[in-house]
Amino acid sequence: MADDADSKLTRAKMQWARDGRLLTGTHGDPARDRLPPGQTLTEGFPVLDLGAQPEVGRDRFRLDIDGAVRHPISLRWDGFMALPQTEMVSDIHCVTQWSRFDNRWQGVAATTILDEVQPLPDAAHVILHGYDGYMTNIRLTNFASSDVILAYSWQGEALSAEHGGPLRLVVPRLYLWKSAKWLRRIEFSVADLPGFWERNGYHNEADPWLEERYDEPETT
Ligand SMILES: Nc1nc2c(c(=O)[nH]1)N[C@H]1C(S)=C(S)[C@@H](COP(=O)(O)O)O[C@H]1N2
Ligand SMILES: [Mo]
Repeated sequence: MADDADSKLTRAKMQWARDGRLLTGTHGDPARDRLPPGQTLTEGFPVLDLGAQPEVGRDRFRLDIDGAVRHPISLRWDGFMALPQTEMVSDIHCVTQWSRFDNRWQGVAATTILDEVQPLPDAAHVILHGYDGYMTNIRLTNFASSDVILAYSWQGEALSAEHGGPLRLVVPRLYLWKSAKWLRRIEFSVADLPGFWERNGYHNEADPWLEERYDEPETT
């Protein structure tokens, strides 16, 4: 389970949250600053997770979309691919300070998922669950952003297993820990439900331009 994650990097990242590491104490403006404060551009695509990368073949793939919705669905790979498809290019920003511009994703827009399941009027949060037991939470308003995609392809190639293949979420405007890999379940919820990193010192909202890295940053 994700909660037992005990890799050296995972422990180091928990310590960074306690220390308020990497904070610049400045704010950026997404309209003006393509690179959020404290970030460095990279051309590579580092791999970060809790250390247990699940093997999820397209044959055993299932995606449950449920909770506070009018029409819960459970999709196999073919059913997912039968949804309207799209392509998007976006920048990604990891809390460990790297950003990568111009990532080309193919998949299904989050707005298409909303059309399918129709969240109930009081649904306000979306809880993402990975095959590895990982969990993270975002607001429904952020999930509904037109740049959010359930992606199975990156730069024209099938998304690799280490980056969350067969299917991951991509939420470009929030730090990348909100972009759940090996997507297994999308749970709509009336109440918020903090995920793994949110319970381990990381910020609940995770806006890179506001430098929302940690829960209670010690900037002074
Ligand atoms: N299922 C799952 N998704 C996950 C994680 C994880 O451990 N499990 N780690 C998160 C974190 S902390 C980061 S920074 C990004 C890293 O994505 P990448 O390995 O494709 O760079 O995935 C996020 N999504
Ligand atoms: Mo991360």
